Amino acid sequence: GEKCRNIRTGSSPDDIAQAFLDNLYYAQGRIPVLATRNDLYMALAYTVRDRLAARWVAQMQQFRRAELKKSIKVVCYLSAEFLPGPHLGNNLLNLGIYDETRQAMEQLGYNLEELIDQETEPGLGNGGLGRLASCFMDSLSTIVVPAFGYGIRYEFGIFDQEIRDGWQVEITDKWLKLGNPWEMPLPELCQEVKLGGHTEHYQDGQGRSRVRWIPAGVVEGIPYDTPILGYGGNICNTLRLWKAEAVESFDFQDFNVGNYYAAVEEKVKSETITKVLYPNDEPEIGKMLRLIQEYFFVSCSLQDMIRIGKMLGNSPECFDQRYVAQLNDTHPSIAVAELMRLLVDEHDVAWEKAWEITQNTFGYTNHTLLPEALEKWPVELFGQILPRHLEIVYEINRRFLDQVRLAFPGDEEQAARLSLIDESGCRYVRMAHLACVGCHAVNGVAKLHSELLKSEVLRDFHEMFPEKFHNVTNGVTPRRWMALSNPRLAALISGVIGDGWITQLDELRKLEPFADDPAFQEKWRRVKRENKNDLATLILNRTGVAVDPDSLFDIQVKRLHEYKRQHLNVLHIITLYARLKRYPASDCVPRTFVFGGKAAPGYAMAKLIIKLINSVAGVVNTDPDIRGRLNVAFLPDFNVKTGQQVYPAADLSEQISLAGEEASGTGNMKFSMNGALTIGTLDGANVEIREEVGAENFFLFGLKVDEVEELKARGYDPRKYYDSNPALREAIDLIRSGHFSGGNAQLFAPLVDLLMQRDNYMLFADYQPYIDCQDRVSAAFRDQQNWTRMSILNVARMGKFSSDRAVREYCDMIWKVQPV
Ligand code: 26M
Repeated sequence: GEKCRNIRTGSSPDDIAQAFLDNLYYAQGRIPVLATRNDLYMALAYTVRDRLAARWVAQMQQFRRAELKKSIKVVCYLSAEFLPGPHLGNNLLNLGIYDETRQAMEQLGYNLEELIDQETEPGLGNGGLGRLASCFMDSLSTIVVPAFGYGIRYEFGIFDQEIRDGWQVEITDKWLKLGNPWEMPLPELCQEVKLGGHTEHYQDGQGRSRVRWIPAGVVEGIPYDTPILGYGGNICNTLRLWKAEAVESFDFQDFNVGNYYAAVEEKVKSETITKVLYPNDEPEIGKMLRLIQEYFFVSCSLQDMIRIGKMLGNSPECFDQRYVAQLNDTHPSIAVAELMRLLVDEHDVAWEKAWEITQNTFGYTNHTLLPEALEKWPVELFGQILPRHLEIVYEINRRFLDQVRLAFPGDEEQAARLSLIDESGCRYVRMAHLACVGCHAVNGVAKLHSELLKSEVLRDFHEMFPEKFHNVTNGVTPRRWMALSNPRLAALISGVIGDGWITQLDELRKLEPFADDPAFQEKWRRVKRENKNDLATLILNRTGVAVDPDSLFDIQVKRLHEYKRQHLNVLHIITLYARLKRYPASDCVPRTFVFGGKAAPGYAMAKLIIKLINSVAGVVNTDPDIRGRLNVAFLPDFNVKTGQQVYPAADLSEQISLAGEEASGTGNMKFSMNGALTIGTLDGANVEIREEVGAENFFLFGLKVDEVEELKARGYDPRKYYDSNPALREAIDLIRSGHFSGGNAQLFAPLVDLLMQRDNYMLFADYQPYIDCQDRVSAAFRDQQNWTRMSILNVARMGKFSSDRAVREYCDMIWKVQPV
């Protein structure tokens, strides 16, 4: 009775210790003396999972009751990527049993942090977009909005990065190898997904014309559920990821019944669909498997939503009253055509009604302005895999273009620009256009980005449907990115203003009066110093580079991309190096430069930039003239877990993309809410961060968006800057001469040539303003009191950038749902 219940749900250290030993014995088949570190981790994970179960089940019950009363709308977040990060620590935090669990482990002679560190994170995303999806899931649960996250259970997530001889090497990510205690397979809830083949048009019994899709094959989707508990345990939502498997009884004509080997081959082919995450943060046109992945998870998810509705007695006609679905970029945008197909072909709903339901259901979030990153599929390939959807896209387009021609009579160019089909050369289906037409709302992810969407990338759609356009500036969850990852700072803050900030981040404002308090400043500095100490240890262990925790920690961690300009940061390092070589006795502020980030495996220039960083590190770190005053480290395999160790230790956050390129950025927020000051351009959410923290607490430099456009129009000539700026020339010449590559003058030639000739990201134009701004940073760092004051004010004013605020805005403006 009582004892039994405590084993599964009790939260005292004794209950937890007992439950842990039970799970070690019954789930892992081990006793302490025989247990590996992973056995111990698994036993603890099961212990925590048990404590989630009650809340998870209660959640489903509550859904059912509310659904039956037709009193709620459920949010479905459709995303090809989720990056949840390690679950154990976060669940302990959200359950409120972190300290009790630490004590329980101590009683048994184990170290909780070591067990938490044992977890391999699910790397089911590339970067910002996937991580945003997971921050939103955390916030949805915390602010009590019933929601599903729908996505793909990739068997191999984003590759693990190793650095060999300064180059990136990709290793397959076997994240499931040691088991995943957080997921629950639900094979009974499988869905069938059709692929390929052709369509047949026929008349039904009532003489209505109907369409039947005769696929070439069918695969099955099996859902794997992971609980997502809100902070304080309010509610527990579900992350439902689909794995592809072969259909058990497969009896299509072209299937060779009884041929065992063919059946096995079919199984292998089916499972390929969810085998691996595409490691690019830009689409490649024409990758058939990618289109199949997108369609696969969308079809499974929409069918699942209809199934749940049906189970609760809802007809497909009230789909839009029960659900709202957000498309995380265009990756799931085939959902517009798929919902139409399900309603019209499979549930006999009239086209007009189905279209109304579809538009009401979907919202579309755009995450990029880079025109080359807008997804489009060759019409032929699209039709091969999704013959019925191509017909539906054509029909949507026909009706839409009629509307366009009414609005802009005689303007055929406008019609061609808006068309869902790009006919300017090879024919393509434009997925962003499908999303804009099929959704009731379109939004960008920061104010500047949303403005640029309206005036540039989606200008014609904005002209046509101005009321559809919104901005929802991104945010990040303060649970993972402050409370969990920076416990020292969290304790210091809660000690003076209480812990309400964890769910009401605006309360951080209460720190402002302490910004000038010398005693508080001293504690603030001590926290930062200890965090830097921890990171210094990590850097030493991972890279062998010994760094000085008293130096200024200047950090840039994010995917490698030319537009993010990691190489501009490198030019600054080389400039400081050259100064110290010329005047070895000069008095400089010692700095530690930390980089981290993965390059897409096929992106040669990004990989060369990694090599450059490591080459510069090799020279600078060992030069006796530098005497440790400059240190450079490239932390391999940057991911959520590493991020949690990096952001708390930063003094300076590098957000130096060319203005107009970074949609929002979210790392910028994580740094700032952990007390780093930002050096940045007026790009993405930097604009709003600066607005919030105050211009005097932000190091701004560089061209503005309009200046970039003007300079492009005038003709950007890198040579002019090179010829007239001796410091820039010296930095470039050092690279070109082979100074950092053992005399090999060829190694970095492609990079130098690019910068000198046709650099789209205008490094040289921003070089001197960046160097000058960095000199202001160093000067400011010498005044530790004022630096600390600025750091405190940064944290105090970051309330806006909680993902709770972002999700509330989606609820009000786009989803029209109210937190329960
Ligand atoms: C698409 C098709 C095929 C293969 C891959 C893709 C693809 C995958 C991820 C394309 C883009 C992807 O991600 C883009 C991304 O992460 N964008 C970032 O989104 C963040 C959250 O809104 C923003 O903060 C960043 O500024 C933005 O770059």
